[in-house]
Amino acid sequence: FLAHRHDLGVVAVGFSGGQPKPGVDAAPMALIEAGLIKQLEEDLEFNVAFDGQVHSYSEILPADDPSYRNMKRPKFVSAVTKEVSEQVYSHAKSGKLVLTLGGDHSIAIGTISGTAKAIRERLGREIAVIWVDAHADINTPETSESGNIHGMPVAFLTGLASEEREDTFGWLKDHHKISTRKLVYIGLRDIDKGEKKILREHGIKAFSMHDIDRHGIGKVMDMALGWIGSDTPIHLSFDVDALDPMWAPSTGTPVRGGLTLREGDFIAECIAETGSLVAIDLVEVNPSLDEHGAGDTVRAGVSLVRCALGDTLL
Ligand code: B3U
Ligand code: MN
Ligand code: MN
Repeated sequence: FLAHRHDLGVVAVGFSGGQPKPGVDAAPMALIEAGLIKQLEEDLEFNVAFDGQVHSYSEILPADDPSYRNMKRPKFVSAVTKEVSEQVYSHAKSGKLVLTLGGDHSIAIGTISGTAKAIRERLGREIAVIWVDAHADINTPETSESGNIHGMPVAFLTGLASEEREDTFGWLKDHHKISTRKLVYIGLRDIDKGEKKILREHGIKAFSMHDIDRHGIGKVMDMALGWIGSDTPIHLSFDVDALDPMWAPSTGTPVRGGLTLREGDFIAECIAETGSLVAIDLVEVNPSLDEHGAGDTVRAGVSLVRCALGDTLL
């Protein structure tokens, strides 16, 4: 179903409003300056459609944006993700693979809703989502202890959380949403109490670091892709904090005991091998959180994207 396998739409989202630390908005420029887009064109031979801008969405910054149902900056995050959803949708609708460079993980409300809608319209299919992260990001506004919306995107995308107000994610309609049955987590190791309950009650497929230690990453990928089933369009949402801070220290909420660089690349390579990838997000790189420079984290991000887009396949 990837009719235009070598057409790639790129969306650069310089947004940090889903969490409190500034700097994650600078990641798209850091990744581009490290040569990511150039490499995708020259080494991987993609036809890249990119408007050449890192969007900051400052023109839609609401004048007044008080917390609502415990969510911080609800209107701004809602407006930005709605815009991102339309940007991703228009690339995916025309058959392009879509790469979104974040930004914090709240932007996945936009990317995944855009992909889900486009693939429904273009192929009549539901997408599967592979969420690679130290965190489950499935808090509802009520279960969240932080109020940070980057900890909630999966709840809104699956309909576990919803809100009628149009300016606070009410724009998310059924055609934007995904099924909890077609969601798979990899790399989890820092899950809130309320999130554990949600994962259990909905039987959501999750491979924690414990599962990776027990089975090895090869077997875990077989199981993860087996759960999704072959020939299902896949959206990969990769939070760089899934990697161990040894490899990716420049991120807002590092958690020790994570994936090695090779395990991260291997996950991306296995997804590339399926030939079913329709969209990828790379999020939570924060170049300003750098004890020794953000170079390692940026290079890890570039490598993950290259692998997901088929770099190391023979
Ligand atoms: N689960 C916590 C922490 C967190 C989620 N995502 C990140 N951190 N990066 C929360 O705030 O919901
Ligand atoms: Mn995340
Ligand atoms: Mn995370």
